[in-house]
Amino acid sequence: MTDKLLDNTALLLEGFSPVILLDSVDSTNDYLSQILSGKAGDLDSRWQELSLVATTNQLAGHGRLRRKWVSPEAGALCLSVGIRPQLPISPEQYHWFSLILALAALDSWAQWGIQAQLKWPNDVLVAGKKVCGILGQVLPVPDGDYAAVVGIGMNLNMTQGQLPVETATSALIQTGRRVDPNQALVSICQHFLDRYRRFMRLGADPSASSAQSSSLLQDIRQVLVTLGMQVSIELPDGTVCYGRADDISARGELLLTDQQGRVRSFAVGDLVHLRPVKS
Ligand code: BT5
Repeated sequence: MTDKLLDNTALLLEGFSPVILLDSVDSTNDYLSQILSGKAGDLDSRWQELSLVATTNQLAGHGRLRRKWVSPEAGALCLSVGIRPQLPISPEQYHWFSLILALAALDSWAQWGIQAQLKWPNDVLVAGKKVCGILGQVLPVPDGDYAAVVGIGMNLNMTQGQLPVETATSALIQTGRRVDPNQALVSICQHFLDRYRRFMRLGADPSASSAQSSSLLQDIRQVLVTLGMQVSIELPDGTVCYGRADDISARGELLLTDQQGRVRSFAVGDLVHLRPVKS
């Protein structure tokens, strides 16, 4: 098994163009954002609806609020998908792409025999610890429209000593087995493509379902471990709110019921799971 991404892997990634596999890069999200926003020049015809940049050696990855994302070489896979939807959709609808990527990650972990869960807004947890972090960005693009870049860092083969924080874990630690980053890349991209196409076929409506498939919201509710938890949310201005997480709205907001029974909705924030609510 190799720790590096192989050129041949690009051939298996149908539905993405271009596929850019890099030995190392500062940040796959920044790399794609630079290109899709037109700052690196006009896009040529290779740039289709979905594009992809991936590496196993990301040097300066970041999360929300420019927090550091740590991915030691040979221990992690980092990738970003660029999305230029063919359908005209509103900027709010772009936020669902991060959750589609999160669900695709869960599909991949399930293939490796690991049951992962989602923590709102978009962390992937195994046994209560973080195995993937996801960062979605919406960018204005030169033709007056928007593009999205959604990136994920996956802790594949990180050893205990390589974990940056005690709230992290990896596939290797959970199973004792290494995951080939090439297989991981193909797997998550295929699951993403399936879910993305299904979502777009349903008009990018997270509540819409079809005879063949459940809605995106139904899929999210099934794996969102946050629901039913007593939580605290720290907002970007530092305010902290407490409550019971009851649902996710059709706009992707988390709905919390506070001690007075008031329901409040949150679109962003840092969430801590305090404890399950006793029934
Ligand atoms: C995230 O941010 O969790 C989103 C991370 C997104 C990383 C991907 S990698 C590909 C693409 N390119 C980028 O530059 N970014 C994306 P946030 O919710 O802000 O969480 C950041 C926090 O997670 C840090 O402050 C640490 O506490 C913790 N952390 C850092 N590295 C970690 C890791 N490898 N595993 C688990 N936790 C980590």
